[in-house]
Amino acid sequence: MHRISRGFLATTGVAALLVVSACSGTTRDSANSAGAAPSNTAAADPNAAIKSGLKIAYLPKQLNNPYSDIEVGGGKKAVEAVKGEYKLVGPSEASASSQVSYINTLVQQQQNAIVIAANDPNAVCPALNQARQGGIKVVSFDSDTSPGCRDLFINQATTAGVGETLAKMTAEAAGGSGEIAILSATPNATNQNAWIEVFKTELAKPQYVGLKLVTTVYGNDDDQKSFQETQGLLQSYPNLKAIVSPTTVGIAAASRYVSTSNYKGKVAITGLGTPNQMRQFVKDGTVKQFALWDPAKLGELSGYAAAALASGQITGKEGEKFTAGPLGPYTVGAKAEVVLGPPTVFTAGNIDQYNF
Ligand code: RAM
Repeated sequence: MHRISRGFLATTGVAALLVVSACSGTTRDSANSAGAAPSNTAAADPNAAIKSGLKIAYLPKQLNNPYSDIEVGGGKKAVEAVKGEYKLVGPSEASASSQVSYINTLVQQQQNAIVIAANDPNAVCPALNQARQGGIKVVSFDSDTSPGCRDLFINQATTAGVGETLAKMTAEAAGGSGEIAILSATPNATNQNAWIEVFKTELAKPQYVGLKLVTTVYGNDDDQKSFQETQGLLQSYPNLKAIVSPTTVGIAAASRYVSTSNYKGKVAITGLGTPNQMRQFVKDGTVKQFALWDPAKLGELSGYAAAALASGQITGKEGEKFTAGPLGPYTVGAKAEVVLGPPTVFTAGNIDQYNF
């Protein structure tokens, strides 16, 4: 289930660990990577300022997605480490308004914090703001809400870094030129839409002049729909060179379709996927490279952030510091954003070092 420890950051040479451009949100503290002690947290127990018994609820985009399972696994670990009460609720599909009723129930249950990956940046806002008025801290992770309705956003990697990585991998998959298409998650997903925006900006750069984006289709993070959308793309665009899917559900479904079709070897697939779901498609040559972060660490960091907020240790102001247990110290960046770290690119050369 979990990643091989330290492999995530320790394989720079092998894994072509990407240098992510600096942007508004903060990254993990440099003191952390340099191995220095966090400045003002000299106490023996870094969770000392964290209240115990906090009720922290996770609300991912949907429950039946292996990615979400890994994420919330990390969340549970963090909540247990701070002696809190962990709860997991969520819809079975990732539609825009599917999370509202769950938020309302969490408010009634007087949770101390809600950790949410938003299916739509705005649809969840009235319910979340009601939660906040009642004293519940709101942390978005993976897919942000509108900034006005959460206290903190835990971003898996900088948005620019993910978009740039996708463009680079797609260009390589297409062999530098030709028609490409995007298979995304839901049309409203904040995270995919933000990455696609950067991706399109990247395509305007001279090095990508040979690439032509023909369309974007949506598999709604549903395996069957993603599979069918892939089939439709290949039929509608016979000259397609590559499909980029910035969703773990989409890339797995597209790879499955292509791997057993006549398109194998003609149309390349890349995007964001989990190593365990993608291993067979890397081994059979359908996929040369794809990227991701460690979803367990994203869930874990979010849990520590929620506990720090609910304990009054931080408020979401730029520059505030907190310690995320074994992940080390983090600082709140601009727009109340905290960034987990750079994504990793997986290839045949390194995929067997990862197990999540
Ligand atoms: C899917 C979800 C999730 C996204 C990953 C990459 O599992 O859409 O939000 O971060 O893909």
